[in-house]
This record gives sequence, C-alpha cells and structure tokens, in this order.
Amino acid sequence: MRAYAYDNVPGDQREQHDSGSAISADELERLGVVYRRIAIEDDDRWKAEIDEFAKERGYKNRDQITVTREGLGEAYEAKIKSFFDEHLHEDEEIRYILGGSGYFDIRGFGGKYDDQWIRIALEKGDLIVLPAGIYHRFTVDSADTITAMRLFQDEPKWTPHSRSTGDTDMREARAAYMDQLGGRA
Ligand code: KMT
Ligand code: NI
Repeated sequence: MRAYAYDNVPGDQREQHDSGSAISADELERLGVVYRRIAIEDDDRWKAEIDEFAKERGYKNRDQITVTREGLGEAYEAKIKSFFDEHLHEDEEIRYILGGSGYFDIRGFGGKYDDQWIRIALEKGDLIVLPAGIYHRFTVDSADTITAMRLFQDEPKWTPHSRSTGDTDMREARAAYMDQLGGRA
C-alpha cells in the first residue's frame, strides 16, 4: 500500500497521478480508513488471518470480484469509468486484494488534505476498509487487472450514491461519517 496526494492532472485515470506528496497511515486512520497487510504466501496462514479479521469485525459473508479487460469485454471501458465516478455507500466497502492491483481514491476531509483526492495504491495482500459515508472512487491501474475478496456483514448496501446527484451530503451515512471525524479532529 502506498498513499499520496493525487495530482489532478487530466488524462488516463489508470496512470499513477502521483503529485509527489506522500500521505501517512495516520492520516488515513484519521479519515476512518482501516488498512491491514495480510501477505498471501504459499501456505494457508492468510486464510486464517482473514477469518480472524472477519470475526473481529462481524463480517459473516464474502464473495469475489474480478475486473479485467478480457472478462468484461466490450463493457470494460464503461465499467471502469463507472467505478471512477465519485460516490458514497451506506455501508463500509471492504476489499482484500487477491491478485492484480488498483487504486482507491478517497476524498480528504479536514486537515491538510481537505477536499483533495488521496490515492491509495493497493496490491495483492492489501486489505482496506472504507468507512460508510466517505466519498471515494476506484480504478484499475495500467495493468488492467484486479481480483478482490469483498467482505460484508449481512445484506450489504453497496449501491453507489453518486456525488454528482447533489444530494449525497444529506444522506445519513454522510452525516454519521462527518460526526465521527469531528469527534476525532
Ligand atoms: C467498487 O465498489 O468500486 C469495486 O468493487 C471495484 C472493484 S474492487 C477491487
Ligand atoms: Ni464504492
């Protein structure tokens, strides 16, 4: 995992867009993002660690998502553009990267990076939890392939609520997220 301020240079979303300003794990934590490294080795230890993490946080269910150009065919370009539309969810978004790599961009709030995109580069063995109500977007990188495990409690509310609708600031999950940050600032 590596986090840095996004450079906001127009162009291919899948490129690095590294402004050169690194962002610390503490800053991610302040924004409510949980990060764990659970390296995937030949033995089954990572499976036990994922089970343990899931148990600690009450995630009873899991499935898998793969995003590749080959797998999605003609739909690929539209699909990766849709993931890159700034949105929030009413539940956490939990992803454990099983293969490939990609970027989760989160919107800074308060602090040094208020309202700026923070790019989090993830690869195999990285686990991330984005809190409910955080504005974010996702993209594959230039290698065009990622497979992730999705963990969730019951029926996940994964509907993306696009910020472009203009009404997402009024959502309960957004208000709860801002309260959470206020208490931490
Ligand atoms: C999402 O919610 O944007 C996704 O699940 C994208 C792929 S997960 C690596
Ligand atoms: Ni999302």
